[in-house]
Amino acid sequence: MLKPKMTPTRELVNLDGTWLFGIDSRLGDEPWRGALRTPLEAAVPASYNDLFVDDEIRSHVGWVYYQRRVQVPRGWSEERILLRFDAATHAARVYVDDALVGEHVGGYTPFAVDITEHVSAGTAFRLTIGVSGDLTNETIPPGKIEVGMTGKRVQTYFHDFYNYAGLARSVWMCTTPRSRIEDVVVSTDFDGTVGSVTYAVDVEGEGAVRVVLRDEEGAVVASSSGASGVLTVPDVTLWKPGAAYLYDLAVELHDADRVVDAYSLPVGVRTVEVRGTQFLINGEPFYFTGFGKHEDAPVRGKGHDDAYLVHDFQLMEWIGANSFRTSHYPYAEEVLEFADRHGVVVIDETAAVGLNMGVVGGMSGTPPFPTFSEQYANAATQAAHAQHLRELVTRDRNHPSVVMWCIANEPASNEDGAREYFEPLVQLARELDPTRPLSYALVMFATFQNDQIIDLFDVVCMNRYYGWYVASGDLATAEAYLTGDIRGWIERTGKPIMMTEYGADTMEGLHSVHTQVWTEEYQRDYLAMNHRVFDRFPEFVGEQIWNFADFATTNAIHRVGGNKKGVFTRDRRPKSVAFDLRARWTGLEGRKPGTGTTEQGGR
Ligand code: GCB
Repeated sequence: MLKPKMTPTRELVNLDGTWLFGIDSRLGDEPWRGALRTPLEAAVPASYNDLFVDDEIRSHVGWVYYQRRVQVPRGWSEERILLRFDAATHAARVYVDDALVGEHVGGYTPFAVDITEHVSAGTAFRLTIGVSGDLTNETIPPGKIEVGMTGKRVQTYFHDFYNYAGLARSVWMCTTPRSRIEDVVVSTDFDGTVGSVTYAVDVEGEGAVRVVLRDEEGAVVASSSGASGVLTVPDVTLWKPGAAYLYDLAVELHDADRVVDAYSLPVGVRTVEVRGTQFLINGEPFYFTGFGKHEDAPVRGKGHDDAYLVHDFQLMEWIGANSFRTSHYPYAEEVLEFADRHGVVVIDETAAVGLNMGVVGGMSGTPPFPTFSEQYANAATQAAHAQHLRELVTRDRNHPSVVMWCIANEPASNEDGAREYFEPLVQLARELDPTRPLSYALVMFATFQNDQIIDLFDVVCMNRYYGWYVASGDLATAEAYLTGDIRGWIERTGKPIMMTEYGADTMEGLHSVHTQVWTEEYQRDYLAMNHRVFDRFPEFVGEQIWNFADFATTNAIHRVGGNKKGVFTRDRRPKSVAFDLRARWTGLEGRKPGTGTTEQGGR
């Protein structure tokens, strides 16, 4: 689905602001059938949980309702009119006045609802959206809802970040012409100095397609007609990590000489390839430095915020990070657009986090019952996962910054049933996008001896906490474990290996002259040990620390005010280790530490 934007043939009204808000238990039956009877207003975009001083709202299980009035511009009588929700976490029902006009499941991908038949140009309507943050074993991510001792429904889930819910991204009302450009898919390549952009335009209705590719100065470099084709770009300027370059692909739908629809998108010409143990961008070995992140901030929860967007990217640049993983769900499209414009490399992850009953077993990793079973990750879960993957890839496949898909975080890939569960998803991902490598982030219980699915994937992405959850406070033992673990994966797979999570909880301001967990010194020593080990393996292609910043978690007793593995605090102040990382990472330009200079990053 194309992101709505203003074009010569399309219009857009932003519906962000404060909306009437209430939780279902306080609103009565069918609350959309009139004005919501509530004193509360919620900010959009924002998760609703932390906005109010009210625990019942914060931990509400069930539906909440947002409502506002919307005026349809009077010039829209001939247009197709849509509502577009950039995200409703995790399920949504959309009502125009009394009518249910659309539904969606999946909390981090956008959806649109055609309301042309329900509204009239020049009039106003009541827009109500029900949003549910509930997680069950048939949602992605999965969770469990039980009726507790008090008779209340209690939500549990198998990931540590707080289950923020609501309208965390923008809401739009927009138009498209009736005959229209429905979708555009591009892929790119180059040979020497000549680039190529392969495009395919999906058209709904009548019209002939024309495309024009312009460079950053606005000069036409290629053009073509027809719904699909290949554009040749002489003297191509490649999109490179640290040196973004974006062409503009203007797509027009014509009826004779009349432009029926127009849409344009940025295109970065670059290639991605896994060859042997190398991860290549534009044919050059690339070394990932950076973080697993979260969309997380005080008050707004997972609400998208351009100020945090800009500041987080500034901090990443300052520290020398060239990449991040969208752990553990697709991020706002604005984040990927920003990464495209600033040459930051992204591993794009689905929200499939917690497909692992082993984590319930604690450090033993023994599942109380099999993960891949009727009881938990069953055919319905897999279908939800497939739908989620489809929506992620179709949303993000045109972003040059996205170099790899991560189809799950820490699934029980060591358990029976993992192969049957993942094989069709891998096949689907490869059909949706044959150009990008695939990965999943490996849980520590999945070892090079017992993992059952790594051969289906291209890159070994390890999440490992030696020196934290294992061998806590004992970095010598941790170093031995880590070394053996990496060596085992190298010997088993012959694939590129990277660390997608390693980290130590650190209380800012806590210091000690002794080796003590939670101190700022321990975080520094812990990371230094990891880096020493990584640098010994030529097959190692990257390091993404857990986590960029401290983030909110559930009320777990082993978390003090959230997960503190951030290199920055939740309000983005650096812990001591940030300066070590800056010394290690700046100037690398995508090369492995200690391996000299490179052209990667130059234009
Ligand atoms: C993990 C998870 C991540 C957690 C992290 C931790 O393995 O992938 O979501 O936050 O460990 O800090 O425990």
